[in-house]
Amino acid sequence: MEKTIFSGIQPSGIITLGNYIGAVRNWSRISEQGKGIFSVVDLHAITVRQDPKELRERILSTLAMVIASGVDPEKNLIFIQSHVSAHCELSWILNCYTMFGELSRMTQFKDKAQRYADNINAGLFTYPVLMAADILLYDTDLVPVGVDQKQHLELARDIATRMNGIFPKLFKVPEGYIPSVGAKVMSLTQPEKKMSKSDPNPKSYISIIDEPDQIMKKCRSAVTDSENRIAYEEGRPGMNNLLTIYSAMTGETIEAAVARFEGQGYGAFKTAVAEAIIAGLSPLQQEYRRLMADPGYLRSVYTRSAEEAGAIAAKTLARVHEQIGFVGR
Ligand code: AQP
Repeated sequence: MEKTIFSGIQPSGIITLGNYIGAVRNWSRISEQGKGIFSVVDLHAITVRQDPKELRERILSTLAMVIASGVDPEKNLIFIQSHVSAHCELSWILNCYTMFGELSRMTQFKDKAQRYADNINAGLFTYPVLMAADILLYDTDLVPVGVDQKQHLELARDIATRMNGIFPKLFKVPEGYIPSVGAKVMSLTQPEKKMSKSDPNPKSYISIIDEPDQIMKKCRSAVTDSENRIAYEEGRPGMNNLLTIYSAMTGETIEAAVARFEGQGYGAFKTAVAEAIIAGLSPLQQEYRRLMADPGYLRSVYTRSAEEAGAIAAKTLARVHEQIGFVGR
């Protein structure tokens, strides 16, 4: 049986190297195993205030970046979340089967509530329920995500299992797919924190469309330590992060990379990390520019994908309505 793979990305900034290594580039890899359904999750993005003009542009550029990262739109669906209203409809139903205490334990909520203390809205709190709806609507088998989304994915599984206990076989319980290297790429300026596309300091992240000289500058100024020794060791988050990025971009193991740079200084190492990123992103950047010059094509991808995704989602929603006791239309 063909597997269904679902994942999403928020248009809350430009896709970073963290999003790319931890999630998006794996979308095309694992979609070889079945049908990929990928979404630019704009409904999630508005849990934080967005500028409308910028948001609209970013939704389209994020879609182009996903395609440029290797997800084939002929074989997979790549749609805009707000174009399939079943996401909100199922989300409401799941809200009624999710406990306040469960949502209060979500670390992303706690982090974001601290960061956006003047806007702790209900959407920020129920964000994981919408994410559960995204996944469960498609009877998803596999969800490729970075490690920061593991807790949300566990919650989606818990909600599905709980509802299956009341309404037999209502949902397929999904599995996560988390890469072995690069599941949590760290900030370049504060390596104890994860790299995030909405970080107000652009030096903290590399966006996948950064120019080569920007990538070089950001890598060369990345925070490391004063040991001046290249090794992957406990307590050296900056060094470990650069080795992880190097390994993820070249395919070389961390051990082999450590051996390659033995005896070299941080300057040479950081330059090599930057060169590996520049080389790895160059084809993607060319494809991205080509796609952005063709808005008609992007439109055809998201329109067709939303139609197909909407048809699958409508069937799941009808099954849920039927089992929980709603009257059919
Ligand atoms: N630093 C990271 N390393 C590895 N994977 C990461 N992901 C995010 N950051 C890293 C993975 O990227 C996918 C898309 O993420 P998202 O857009 O749904 O939201 P997020 O996890 O909150 O990512 P950001 O970049 O930190 O966005 P903002 O700044 O808006 O909150 C997910 O699979 C995620 O695991």
